[in-house]
Amino acid sequence: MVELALRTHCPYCAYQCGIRMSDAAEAILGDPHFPVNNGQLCIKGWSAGALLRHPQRLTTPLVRDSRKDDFRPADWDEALDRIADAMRRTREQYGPDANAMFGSGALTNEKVYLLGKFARLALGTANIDYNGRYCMSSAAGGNNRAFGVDRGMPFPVNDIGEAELIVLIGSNCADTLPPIMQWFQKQKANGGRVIVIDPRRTSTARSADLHLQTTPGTDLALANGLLYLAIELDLLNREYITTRTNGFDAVRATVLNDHPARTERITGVGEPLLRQAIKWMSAAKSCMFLTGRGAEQHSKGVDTVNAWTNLALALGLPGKPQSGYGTLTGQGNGQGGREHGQKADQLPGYRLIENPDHREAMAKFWGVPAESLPRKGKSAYELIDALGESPGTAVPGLSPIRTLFVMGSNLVVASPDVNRTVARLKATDFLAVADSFLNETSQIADVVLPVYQWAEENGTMTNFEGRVIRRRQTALAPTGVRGDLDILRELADRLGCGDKFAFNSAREVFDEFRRATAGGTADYSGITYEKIEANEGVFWPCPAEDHPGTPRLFADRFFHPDGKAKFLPVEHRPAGDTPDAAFPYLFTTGRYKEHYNSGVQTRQVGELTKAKPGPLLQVHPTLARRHGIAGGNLVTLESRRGRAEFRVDVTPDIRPDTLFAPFHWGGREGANLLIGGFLDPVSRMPEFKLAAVRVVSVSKSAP
Ligand SMILES: Nc1nc2c(c(=O)[nH]1)N[C@H]1C(S)=C(S)[C@@H](COP(=O)(O)OP(=O)(O)OC[C@H]3O[C@@H](n4cnc5c(=O)[nH]c(N)nc54)[C@H](O)[C@@H]3O)O[C@H]1N2
Ligand SMILES: Nc1nc2c(c(=O)[nH]1)N[C@H]1C(S)=C(S)[C@@H](COP(=O)(O)OP(=O)(O)OC[C@H]3O[C@@H](n4cnc5c(=O)[nH]c(N)nc54)[C@H](O)[C@@H]3O)O[C@H]1N2
Ligand code: SF4
Ligand SMILES: [Mo]
Repeated sequence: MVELALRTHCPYCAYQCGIRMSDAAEAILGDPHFPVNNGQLCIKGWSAGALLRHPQRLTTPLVRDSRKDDFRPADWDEALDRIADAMRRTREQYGPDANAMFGSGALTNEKVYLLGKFARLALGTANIDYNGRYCMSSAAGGNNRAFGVDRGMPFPVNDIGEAELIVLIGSNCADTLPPIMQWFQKQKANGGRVIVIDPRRTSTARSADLHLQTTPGTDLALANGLLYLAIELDLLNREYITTRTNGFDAVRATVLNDHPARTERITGVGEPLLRQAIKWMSAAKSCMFLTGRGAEQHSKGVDTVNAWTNLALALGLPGKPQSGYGTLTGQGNGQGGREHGQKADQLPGYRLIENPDHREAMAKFWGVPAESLPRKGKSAYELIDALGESPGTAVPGLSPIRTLFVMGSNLVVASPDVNRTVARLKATDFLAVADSFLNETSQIADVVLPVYQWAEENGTMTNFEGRVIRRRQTALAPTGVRGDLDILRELADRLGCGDKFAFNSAREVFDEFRRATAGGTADYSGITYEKIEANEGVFWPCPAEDHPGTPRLFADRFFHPDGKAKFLPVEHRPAGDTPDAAFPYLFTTGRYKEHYNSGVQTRQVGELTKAKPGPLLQVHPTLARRHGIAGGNLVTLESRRGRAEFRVDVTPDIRPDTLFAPFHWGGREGANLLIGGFLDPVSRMPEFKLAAVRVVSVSKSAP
């Protein structure tokens, strides 16, 4: 008999609200005892029960004999045999790196750990990456460079309520982490202020004390311009700079160019507002900078993060109570998902696969020779680009990737340059997808495996604060469905590596996984189910069972070997895709409160599709007048890569040079048809927040 719990966490975002399920999972309520959401939920959370009993839910494996055929139901053995055979054939013909795995920030820590172990041990491939590359990689890169560690928020969320000033840079958290607003309300009640930096007047910007409506792609220039003023006005914390940091002089030399006139020209923010912002920042007793994807999803995302960490360090904020730099993580397990080895350059515990000591430690733990571990593989978009024959891009002499297994991502909607992504996926010899629903990616697959959903499984997740919590089984899965962990065990068995994957429960994987992290930066070795239960989660690092966990980092030292934080000289540079006479406008992307990511889950929920049936392109009245566009018209946009079609919302809430659409839909409304594959040189993050576009046609037809 499976014992069902009543409390678990929401399936969607990194806020990981505590929820309570009524009997038979008929209704979902906010859990008043989980101190992060305190009983609050957003519309996605309380409607999530609809996913569990959904008629579109996959309950049997699907296979097809050729890509011209339709799917047919198959039993599990046939489906798993097909995948294992394809992986074996690929390895024999093209070598181990021709197999690839693609994971997700939606997966539990146990799945992430096992997926990485599967790629390195069962397949021996270097090529494993995941959708968090599209999400947190620039923040991670910047955090690691500045602080020597990457925990998105170095403080618990309730610190927001006590901070005097909060600066939100490219985050629309009122829509993307709605229950976080309770802490902003508390902060306001305490007399605090908020600055929002966003090209759109979002619901978050509306609630702020100051909104800087910047040109997209200019957050780096803005931070440098503010640092210039901090130097000019003598607002630096010199003692902190001397005792707790390295490298300020080089940064000072770089920002000497960033005088207010230049900053205004690049960012669109005038000198009086710049002066007001820096004065608020330096006068506040406590001040937090929090970035979101708006600042990070650029081909200069990492440098942008470091422009803000530079400013934070110059003002002496990191480590000071209720102060510092943080990033608001996105996916349900976007934090744990970036720590334990599904990233191309990484091993469990935030170890690095190119570091000889780290390789040695994990090889010993797994009982394999260190030389047998693959090296660093390709990042998400580069991995897609290497699928099948890829004329003009494949490195001569290197085999392309022939077989791909996707667990927890809808690549076709989520990746840049959709036309290219689809062509590459179709060029594989074999594509397998594990998911609970069919989506735009699995439609192209050879085998689709139906998996348990959130409420039907156990595991651990690490929320946006770095708090490790338990996903508890609160519902029974339909018959015919199996878990992601089972799938990896079955495949490893078929590939002759079963002895390293002989797990019978998520808890058994957890027990190996936490031991595997011992000694790593993200050390979970002291975290147990019992401690999580007793404390509503445990913050990493937690290196021993009698260690209480670490809610706040940096009070005494940073994680670089000398304990100091690093300033990094960074300069504004143009985006990969820049406007010109032919493509005059900036197109940027983001989210609706009612839909989640590529929409596979939320487009199944009636309440959500009723509230937001499709994407709307935000167009400023001035731009609309120029092109004769009226609200409700259908507009075709074109970038240097493709065309997309949107219904229009004419609104003064966006800059006149910028257009915005959410990316939750596929087909002709796919925002990523327009986005290019320009990558950040450090994080390999695509430039999701920018494309140069033109208006091709306007159809007057009413919706
Ligand atoms: N409702 C909902 N919530 C979600 C998700 C969801 O899909 N739906 N997804 C989750 C995930 S995975 C993530 S990563 C987070 C994302 O959370 P956010 O980062 O808050 O979300 P976005 O809407 O992608 O981007 C935020 C804002 O960036 C602005 N922006 C665009 N370009 C720029 C720029 O160049 N500079 C600046 N400063 N701002 C810019 C956009 O106008 C947008 O309002 O949300 C999580 N929560
Ligand atoms: N233009 C543009 N593009 C973007 C972004 C943007 O802001 N603009 N944001 C980027 C960001 S931040 C992100 S995070 C990505 C997200 O985009 P995707 O990678 O597509 O992620 P999701 O849409 O969340 O979900 C993917 C699939 O995982 C399945 N799934 C959920 N949980 C599990 C599980 O436990 N196991 C298995 N096997 N499957 C599961 C869901 O059913 C769904 O089909 O999109 C990126 N793409
Ligand atoms: S989607 Fe995020 S904010 Fe909304 S209920 Fe779920 S965890 Fe909470
Ligand atoms: Mo994300």
